[in-house]
Amino acid sequence: MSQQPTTPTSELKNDRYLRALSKQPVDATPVWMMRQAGRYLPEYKATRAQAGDFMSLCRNAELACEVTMQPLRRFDLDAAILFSDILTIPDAMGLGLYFEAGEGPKFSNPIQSQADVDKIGIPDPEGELQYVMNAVRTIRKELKGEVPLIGFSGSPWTLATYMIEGGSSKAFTKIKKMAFAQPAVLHKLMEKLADSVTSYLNAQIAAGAQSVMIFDTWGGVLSPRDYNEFSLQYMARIVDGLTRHNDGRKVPVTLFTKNGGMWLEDIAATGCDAVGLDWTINIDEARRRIGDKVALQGNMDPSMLYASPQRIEQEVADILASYGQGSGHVFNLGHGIHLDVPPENAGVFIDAVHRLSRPYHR
Ligand code: 1CP
Repeated sequence: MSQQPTTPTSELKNDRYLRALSKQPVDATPVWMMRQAGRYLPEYKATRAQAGDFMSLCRNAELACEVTMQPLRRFDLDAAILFSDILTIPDAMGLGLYFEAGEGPKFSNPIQSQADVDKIGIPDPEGELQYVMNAVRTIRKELKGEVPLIGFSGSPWTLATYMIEGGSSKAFTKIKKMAFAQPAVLHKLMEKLADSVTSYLNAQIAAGAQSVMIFDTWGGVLSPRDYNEFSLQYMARIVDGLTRHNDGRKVPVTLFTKNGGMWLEDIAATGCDAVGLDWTINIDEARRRIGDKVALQGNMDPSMLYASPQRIEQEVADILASYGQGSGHVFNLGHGIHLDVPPENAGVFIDAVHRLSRPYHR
């Protein structure tokens, strides 16, 4: 065989993260951080400068692998996450993604009409998006079975907000106008996005992702009825279509709706393995409401990383006590790490999770 086989998942040196997602016993609570690669790390800024711009960094498998590994060299993290972005799918659909200096993402061809929706195709994960799969394959090789690799995508609703608003938004008036004035057009777009996300995540799993996460960053701006109609039902459809076993092991799926605390039971009922929590709900309440149905991921306020080491440790202790005894908890921030957080504080956070969680696993 000329192709080097990747290390089988079963040979992972540290599988705490995968075990916790399946509620199997662990020695300590696993931890990783949303956006753990990024601008709070000086070495990330250097590699990004070398790549030229953000999308060139994502398209270069060696450099995307390098920035994925950077936080793992500094901190005792229990998982790696693919370095990429949720907006790769709309870009591959021809919307023309670009980043303006100091601003968020923008699209040169946003979706404005039924004709725009009709034009869109389902991207081929090993075609237009092959650079993402190449990054997954390169990272898996480089990880050498140390920790599992998380693949990810945006939810159809969250992707659609960027595609219709043309970039970041505060009030989401354009997409809500479409949702309420032309619901059939938006549903058509959602169907195409759900199919695209399913094949994109399955391709990431085939390329070596050992777990996948769906980021529904903007589902929380909807009313309960509209959340179900425009976001949750499409995430449920994706969960149904995902490869759930690969390489001799379960591939856990985590759904994260920011501001979704009201809907935990509904999210857990999709058939996912874990629900991601932001910091606006207490994890003991979430555990009580969901029972033992799924694992929980979260949920420290990312701004807590501005605090003193003592305060950070106290917060970690409080969240661990709130979750209580036993497995089923992946510690994380309730959203992405802020770009001006001192990296040492992230180290304090991660070490505190491991040190303070051991008594809960005896
Ligand atoms: O270097 C830079 O200037 C670019 C900043 C940046 C980074 C580091 C962007 C642009 N994306 C990323 C990487 C990224 N994005 C990861 C990497 C993996 C890791 O965690 O290490 C992930 C998982 C994402 C996912 C993502 N992108 C989400 C979902 C999670 C979330 O934060 O809510 C969203 C909404 C995006 C869109 C996006 N891409 C980039 C920015 C600045 C944004 C947010 C814009 C907005 O607030 O609307």
